[in-house]
Amino acid sequence: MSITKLLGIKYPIFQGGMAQIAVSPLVGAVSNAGGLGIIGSGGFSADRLRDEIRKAKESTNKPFAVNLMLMMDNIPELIQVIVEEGVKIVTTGAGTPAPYMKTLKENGIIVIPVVPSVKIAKKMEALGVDAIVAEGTEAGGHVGETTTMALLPQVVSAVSIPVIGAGGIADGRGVAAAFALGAQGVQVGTRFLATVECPTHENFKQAVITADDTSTTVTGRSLGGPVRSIKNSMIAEFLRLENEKAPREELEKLSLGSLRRAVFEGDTDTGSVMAGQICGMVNEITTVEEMITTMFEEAQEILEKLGKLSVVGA
Ligand code: FMN
Repeated sequence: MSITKLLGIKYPIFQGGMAQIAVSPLVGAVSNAGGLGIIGSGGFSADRLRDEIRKAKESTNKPFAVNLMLMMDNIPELIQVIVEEGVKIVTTGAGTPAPYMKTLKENGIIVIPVVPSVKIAKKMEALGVDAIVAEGTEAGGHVGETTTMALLPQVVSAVSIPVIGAGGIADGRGVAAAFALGAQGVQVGTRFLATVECPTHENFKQAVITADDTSTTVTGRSLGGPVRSIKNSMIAEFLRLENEKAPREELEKLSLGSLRRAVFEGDTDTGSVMAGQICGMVNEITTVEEMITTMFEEAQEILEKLGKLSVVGA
């Protein structure tokens, strides 16, 4: 079954479940526009998640999902809320959903983990998940080491469930490329940061819009949790400390609350402005609907043009 049929959506696009950011009104706007809105539950209490699910239900009658960051210590409580509120799609990151698969599947929930490698993709398929998001290192936020271009076709060849490509996709060309590599859909994060409905501080949006292709870097490799964000003074200091092999506590102190600072207070200098390498191509703020419809019109046109193209010399 195609991913659009499985999930009941028009356009095969997931709005990445970005912690602190992927909430109302972004989630409802994406689902109303025909994509899959995903609530980012990273850092949420069970009550906050229930509140966000109810807000999403008020803003759309289309399907939406919840993203679980599995390193959080309240996952069983969050899953209970998901079940009670009747959410039918869950994406997962930062760990294995194995301990929760029985509960999720017994409650008819579609499970879609985000994976950075073929090895993990195969493990997830064996667990009985419904589809996989293969996310390349170009992406914003927590990342693996393999690029989307290399990862996506390898994951597609390794599993027989639908694969969604993520990392570095921000226009119709990216969507068409993901389909060429065998994906059935795309997950997008960075491009959604520059939408009217994205509830981040204006400074965060401006930082994304003014960034270029070399503006991001990865921190946290020494801690075992690499994160991609736009370079600023906090990131420079973090990298300096990592180079000096500073103690973990010192690094954690520097990054504590940094995403909140950027997202809510608009502190793009000492806050963590997570964004992907494609931010250099994100140059204007549009509505979610305009973004999604333009992206897929463009993708369709490109695929039709490519259909007539001969790649072998005359
Ligand atoms: N992915 C998750 O699974 N959980 C998260 O909490 C999460 N937080 C993110 C926060 C930001 C600001 C960004 C930019 C991405 C985040 N991601 C998270 C990754 C996105 O869901 C998505 O896979 C990624 O952004 C796709 O790549 P792109 O940024 O190149 O579009």
